[in-house]
Amino acid sequence: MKETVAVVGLGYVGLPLAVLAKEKGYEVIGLDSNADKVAAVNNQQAPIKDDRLAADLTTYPIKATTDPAAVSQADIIVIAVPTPVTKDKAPNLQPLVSAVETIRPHLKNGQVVIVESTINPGVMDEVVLPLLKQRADLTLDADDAKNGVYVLHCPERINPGDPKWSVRNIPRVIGGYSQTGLERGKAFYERIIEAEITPMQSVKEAEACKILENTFRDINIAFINEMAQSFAKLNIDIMNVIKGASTKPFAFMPHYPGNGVGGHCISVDPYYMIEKGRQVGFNHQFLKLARQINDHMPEYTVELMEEGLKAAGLATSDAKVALLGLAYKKDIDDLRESPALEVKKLLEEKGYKLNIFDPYVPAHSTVKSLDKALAGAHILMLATNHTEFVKELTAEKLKEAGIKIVVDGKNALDGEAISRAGIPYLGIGRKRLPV
Ligand code: SAJ
Repeated sequence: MKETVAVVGLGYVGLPLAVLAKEKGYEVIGLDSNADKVAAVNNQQAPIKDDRLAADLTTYPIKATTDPAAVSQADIIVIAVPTPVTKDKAPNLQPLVSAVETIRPHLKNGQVVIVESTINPGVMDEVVLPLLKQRADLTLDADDAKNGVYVLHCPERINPGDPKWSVRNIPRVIGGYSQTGLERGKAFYERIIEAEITPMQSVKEAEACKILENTFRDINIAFINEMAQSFAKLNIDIMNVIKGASTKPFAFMPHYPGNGVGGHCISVDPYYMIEKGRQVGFNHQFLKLARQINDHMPEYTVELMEEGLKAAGLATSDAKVALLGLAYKKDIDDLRESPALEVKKLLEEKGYKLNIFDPYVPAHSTVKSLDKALAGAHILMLATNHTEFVKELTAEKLKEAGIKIVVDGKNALDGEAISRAGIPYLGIGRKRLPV
């Protein structure tokens, strides 16, 4: 008899998982509070820009609904809702809390409930379990119940836009409260994912894995952002130095400087650990400093541009900026915590006129093409390294368009060629090239 999987939250994480479970032979129900998203999925349309997902949705169509009662038919329920931060960077567990509260009346003993959302150590024990226990007739394996609800945490590992790593081949870690629960959860993932599923010794360890992975990335990016600013003062090109350091075959892992760190993972997850640390009397000074350094990069980038304008003797008042890119990373449409939005805000506050173009974000673009963005602009501000931009923005094209200065927020363009064409090129941590 086919097992049924209910996926709660049909976003970047839940939808690819739901489609994969369908492909691997499960009956699948998608549950989302957003009726438009549910309608799109029921019409086999991907509500997020992801060509592969769009194709899979037509090949493996899933039923979606806004009705939480649907989870009562499921054997396995996966919760994949956002865990963002508030505007003052405090963890916001509300989407997770409301997802658990919404499905709670429809849960049955014997089901497996797996939380995939990224959370700090302690959230399962201190938030999710107490919510489930409010239904007196539910017994939990966390309370050594036999044949109760089996509760697990399997942190998502999605890398939006990555052609190589997807939900079907990324290894996972999983933590549970009982051997039976762990076995059932592990069997589910082993059936749908062609990669190692590693059981952790506790749910807390599984929560801690994801936090460690993503804070590791944030501090390493902050490290290289700091080195970029220091090397720039010494007129040393950090990209050459990273290349040189990468010839060391061990104990060095390259990260790259840029105009900031965006996305719903790396720029957010550290705040969950910082807050948990505070609650237990530990001050995460290193994680906080890394966040400060990364959050300063949009300002650093705009300062770099203004220094360049001064050096080139260009008046700032009537300077028009072609702001290219709004998404937080290349070739996707996601704006969450995007440094490009911070750069845009800073430029607008300083009174610059902007031609804004992101081919993945037409709704927030002010012009409809790259050429229109360059038309009449004096400054090129590359804020997202979309493949299309890197390909099209040759030195010749910039010269033709009359661009007077290039600020490359992702060190993605050919600075040498641009300088040779007589246009000052300013990258993040790049040496000043003679024009
Ligand atoms: N960034 C840098 N320098 C770098 C790498 C990234 O400035 O060397 C910036 C990017 O421009 C972007 C932000 O950091 O604004 C985040 O980039 P990201 O490549 O980490 O992309 P994300 O946010 O999609 O991170 C996902 C995460 N996956 C999960 O959380 C499961 C993250 O853990 C992965 O490490 C990351 O993909 C990845 O490796 O690409």
